[in-house]
Amino acid sequence: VLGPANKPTHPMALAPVATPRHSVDGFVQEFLHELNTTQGVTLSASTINDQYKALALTVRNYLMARWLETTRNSIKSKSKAVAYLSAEYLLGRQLGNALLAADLADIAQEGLKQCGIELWQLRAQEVEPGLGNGGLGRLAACFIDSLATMNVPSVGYGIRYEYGIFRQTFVDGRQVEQPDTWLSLGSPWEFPHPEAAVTINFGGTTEKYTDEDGRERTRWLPEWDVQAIPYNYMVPGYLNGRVNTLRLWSAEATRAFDLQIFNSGDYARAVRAQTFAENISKVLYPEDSTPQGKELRLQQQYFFVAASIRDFINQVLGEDFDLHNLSDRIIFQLNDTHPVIGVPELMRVLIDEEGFGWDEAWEVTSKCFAYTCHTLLPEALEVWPTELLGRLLPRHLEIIYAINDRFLEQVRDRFPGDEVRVGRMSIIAEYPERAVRMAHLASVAATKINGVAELHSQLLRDKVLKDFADLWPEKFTNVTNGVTPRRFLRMANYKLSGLLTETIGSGWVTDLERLRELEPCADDPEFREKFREVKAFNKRRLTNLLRARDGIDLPEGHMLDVMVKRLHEYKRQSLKILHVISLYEQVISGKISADEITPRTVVFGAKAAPGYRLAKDTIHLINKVASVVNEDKRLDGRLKVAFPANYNVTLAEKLIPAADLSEQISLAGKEASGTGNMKFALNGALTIGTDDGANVEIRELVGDDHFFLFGMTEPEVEALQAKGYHPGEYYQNNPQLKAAVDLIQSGIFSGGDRGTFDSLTSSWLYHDRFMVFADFDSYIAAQKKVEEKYADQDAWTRSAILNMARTGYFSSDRSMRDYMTRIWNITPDF
Ligand code: CBF
Repeated sequence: VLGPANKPTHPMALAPVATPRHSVDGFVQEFLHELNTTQGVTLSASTINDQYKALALTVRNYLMARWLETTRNSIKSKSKAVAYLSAEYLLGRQLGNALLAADLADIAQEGLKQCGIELWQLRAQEVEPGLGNGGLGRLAACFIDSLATMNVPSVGYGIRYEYGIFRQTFVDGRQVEQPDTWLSLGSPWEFPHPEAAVTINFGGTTEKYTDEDGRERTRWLPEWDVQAIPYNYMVPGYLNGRVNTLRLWSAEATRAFDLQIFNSGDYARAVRAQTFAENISKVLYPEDSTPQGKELRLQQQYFFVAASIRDFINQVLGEDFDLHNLSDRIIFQLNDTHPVIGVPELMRVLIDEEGFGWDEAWEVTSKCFAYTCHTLLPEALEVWPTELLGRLLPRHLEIIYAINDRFLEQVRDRFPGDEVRVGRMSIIAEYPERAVRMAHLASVAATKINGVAELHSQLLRDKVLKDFADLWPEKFTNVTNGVTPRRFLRMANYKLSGLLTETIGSGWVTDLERLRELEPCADDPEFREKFREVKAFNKRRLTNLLRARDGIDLPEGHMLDVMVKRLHEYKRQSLKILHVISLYEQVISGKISADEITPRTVVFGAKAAPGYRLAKDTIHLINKVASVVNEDKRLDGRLKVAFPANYNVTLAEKLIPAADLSEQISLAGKEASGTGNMKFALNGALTIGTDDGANVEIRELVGDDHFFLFGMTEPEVEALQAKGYHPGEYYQNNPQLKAAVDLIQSGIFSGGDRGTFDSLTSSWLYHDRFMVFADFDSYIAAQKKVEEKYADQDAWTRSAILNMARTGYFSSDRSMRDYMTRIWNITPDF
């Protein structure tokens, strides 16, 4: 039971805690203190896990005063803030980033050395919180880093999944999923606040009633509820004294709910009820870009959004705030459609709880949300059957219908007689079942709608959300994605960082466009040599890691050709493996000799959604090809395939800096943006890519001579589709492609069984939804150009340096600036 809050009277009540001394001695003292008092061990008796935790707590202590100060100021200040609502945050390890932000890396290294401990060993102890699937979740993590670094008043809201993205293992080449138990050793980075729990309701019915003023009102009579417990995480800005907050919600059973059942004497049912409630934040859904309409997923979405809205209103604004002015203080940024249920939730709060009239409530709500769309795939646009939504959130469904009625009136006014358009635009779909189209709801409510790369935003306007763009052209804008230079350059590639800082100073870490100053270095042989040494160092580092982590041996002196991203048909890992198979086939059939092949290791990293059959078959094929190709002496060791399991942020940080070639080969018009493409270019890899997503902007910036473009453009894809696409014709007419596909069907990769990969080969031959066969020739031709360029190492390095120097635009700091000016209308705090 919580008593009334104390009123602190001590003169120190508002003073921040003292920060430990920023020196090796100060650090050692703090570290030993944490080891003794929190872990309860002496240095000599401590395990690596004790040491890791004590180190994490020590670093936290250094950031603490800044965090308290930032929080205090943000409550005091009356400036407008951003609440970033995202169901996913793919954070990566926290320790390295926190050390960097607190400027402690060198001090910690030295201090630990004095204690007989290697910093890298403790860093390796950390289990990364994999609370996201891929690009969208990692983007959210980059954005909160930039918001903190740029002094923007902001808070990230999301879900503290007990199990993050599954741990991938391979059994006989097939993906097997294991639970991700990231919390099993405890997480030193989180601050639970059970006392600040928020109750979230579900189910039940609604009823009409007349209030004391004689007004007709509606109220929700929910059937069950759960507690949302906030867990706070520090989001430190880079060397700027600011630490923002990420607040993730965890579900717990409410006591009232339990008691009722306990009192009925059914203990087992009470325990089951508890588990039921706590399931809400149990596990991250492992689908990337293909959501399944699972009830638990809708529960998750409402759970975190309702808790976040309530939290912001109660905790940040306080009881006396006039909610008519809500949009002066907050903008809720909807990271895709997952948090869109927040729209009817805010309407419900304003109307049912605060007594607003409909128009007043809509006036406020329609200024408080902005929507980022992250996809072009129709199957990725979430819809919720009204039966399900109405059962779980009956009041919200009523509100959605009411929003829709008013919206469709507007459409009819503007386009009289165009009922086909009305049907297309309705928030409610009628076929194949009655369902709420969340992207439409978001588009109706949002002040601004943005895509995540120029081409993507254009395609949203021209195709996916065309009707909405016709109605409200002014709502649409673009913000091209970005990545944080702190994690993906400064931290991941510290050797290159050293070289950059030595050459142009350290300003690039927070002003990435300054990399432009390196352009002249591309023509400096000495710089090129240093750049090559860095790449060689990163390759050795990767080799050591993969040997220890996966038992994989990377050969020396190979071009490192890397394709890492979620496994999805549209991303076309199948095109990459067909290239490998084709090279192999040409050698074993004597069409070319092994020494005509550029020594190359192709590295894949990819997780498939557990229920995505074709994606899992592709993983199986890649692994089987790897085991045959890697062993075949006829290749003279010049072609290797490596597929380390469980690709995650931690592995990305080692792989990307080592890569020579970045594979960004999605079918044009399908990848919204991509962010891996940016990370590779910034780390000096050259891209082979289609005109898709942010590849388009990368190529424009780095120049055609430093990018290997191939494949159809989006209009060409459309034209081919319209004409009728017959993959079988490409197979019949292209001997190289035919030979590669036939080799798979010969059973050579499946111990003689010709049928193992039938599902894959038939899907290519008879459907090939993402036109792998149509782009095959052009891809092979582009790979020839890659080989030619790689043969001239000076030319290659020159291009690599120019890639790095010209892609500073892709800093997530720039993305945040664009959001601030184009969408949020917010200025940073100073
Ligand atoms: O915008 C961030 C990323 O989001 C996705 O990963 C997504 O989940 N929809 C897209 O597939 C990427 O293109 C995009 O970069």
